[in-house]
Amino acid sequence: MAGLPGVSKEAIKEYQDKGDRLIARMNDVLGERAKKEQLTGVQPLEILFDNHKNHHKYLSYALELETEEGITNMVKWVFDSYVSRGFKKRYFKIALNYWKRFIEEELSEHAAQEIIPYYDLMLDVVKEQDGTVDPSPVQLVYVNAPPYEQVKKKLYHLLLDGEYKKCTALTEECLKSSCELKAFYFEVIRPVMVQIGLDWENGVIAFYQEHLATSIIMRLMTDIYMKYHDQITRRKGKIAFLTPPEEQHQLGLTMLMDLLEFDGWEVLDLKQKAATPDTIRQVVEFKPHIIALSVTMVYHLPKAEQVIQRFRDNEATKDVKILIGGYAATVMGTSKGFIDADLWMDAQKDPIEFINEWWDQHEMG
Ligand code: B12
Repeated sequence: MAGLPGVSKEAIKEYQDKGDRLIARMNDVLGERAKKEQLTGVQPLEILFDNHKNHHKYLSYALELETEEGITNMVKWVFDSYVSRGFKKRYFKIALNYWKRFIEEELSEHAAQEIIPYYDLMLDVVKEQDGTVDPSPVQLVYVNAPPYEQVKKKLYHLLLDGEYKKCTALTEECLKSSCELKAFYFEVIRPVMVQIGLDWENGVIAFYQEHLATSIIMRLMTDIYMKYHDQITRRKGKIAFLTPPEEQHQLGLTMLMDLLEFDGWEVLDLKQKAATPDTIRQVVEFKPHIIALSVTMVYHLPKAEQVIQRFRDNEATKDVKILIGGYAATVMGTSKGFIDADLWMDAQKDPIEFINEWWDQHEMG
């Protein structure tokens, strides 16, 4: 932790153990106030209760592993995302102050003293956000960024309109003319999906549109894979890919697995399969050079840690390199060095190049 002192394991355990009590008190008080002061805008109270649960789940993890930057990013995201859905800005200040008060009342003095500075940090972030203007509607920052502006813009609108056939035609046209498959995935699909995520976060598009876009992209990628898969030649190493069991984000990982296969890697797809004895056996039989984990949600990192531990504890896999990547591990820039991985995906790098560089070094001994 850069500026703030670390929090002891005992204090975190107390915070976790008292979670139900803290959440119940938050729901009681904030539930009443929200009704009187319309703190949730048009949103039902369940969203507020969910937020209290998620807040506690995230902090239980973040107090141990997150950087201040990670916590700051997360608070900004929660603030923007809830305010754009109608939550009153002042809810966050009120809620954090109540968290502080209940922590002081429910936890030992020692534990509370260690944890409260993190709540002060979050309050500072919220106060700063309070002065900002409301999230603006559609800012196509990523979509407009070069290169491939026109294609990205077209794809963005076709996806939101659910135009699967037109998306296919656009993809074919693009791949035939100017664009390589990797560039199409990383420089067209990825920024468009990130934009769709931002627009959803800012309340500009509906949840169903994000779902629709994802399902079209997954189908597009399956079509592309089926079209080219007989050209695959295996000349590099083997990678087993896993996600924590509850991780639903699979699009980036699928993109990566397909591109690696086209690039000569042999890939074992074990996404969303927990590291059960069956999964471990499959990995052992596969004899991978790398076991890779993809984690998007920060609060799935502890599960990722458990998965890693299972492989570290197994005689047959204990020396296999563990690689971690995905939004939580890279974009949020958090937890590096805390989780016991050998390789961390660098956010600035192309993941295929990153993995190939490792392979080249491995081959050179
Ligand atoms: C599509 C999507 C979904 C879909 C996923 C469907 C699917 N089958 O994949 C659904 C609807 C299920 C979903 C659900 C949720 N989502 Co969502 N989702 C997205 C969205 C819009 C796109 C994700 C994506 O495909 N990105 C494009 C790919 C190409 O990028 P990528 O995943 O980062 O992968 C690249 C690299 O990271 C790397 N990589 C990935 N894995 C690995 C692994 C290794 C080893 C390596 C080396 C590299 C690597 O390679 C890829 C190519 O470069 C993002 C927005 C965003 N910024 O990404 C939000 C986003 C990730 N989701 C978000 C949220 C909040 C949620 C939900 C909590 C929403 C909710 N309230 O229900 C749930 C959580 C579900 C869960 N338990 O996992 C937030 C996360 C915010 C945060 N601060 O953590 C985001 C950022 C949206 C936002 N801006 O608010 N989501």
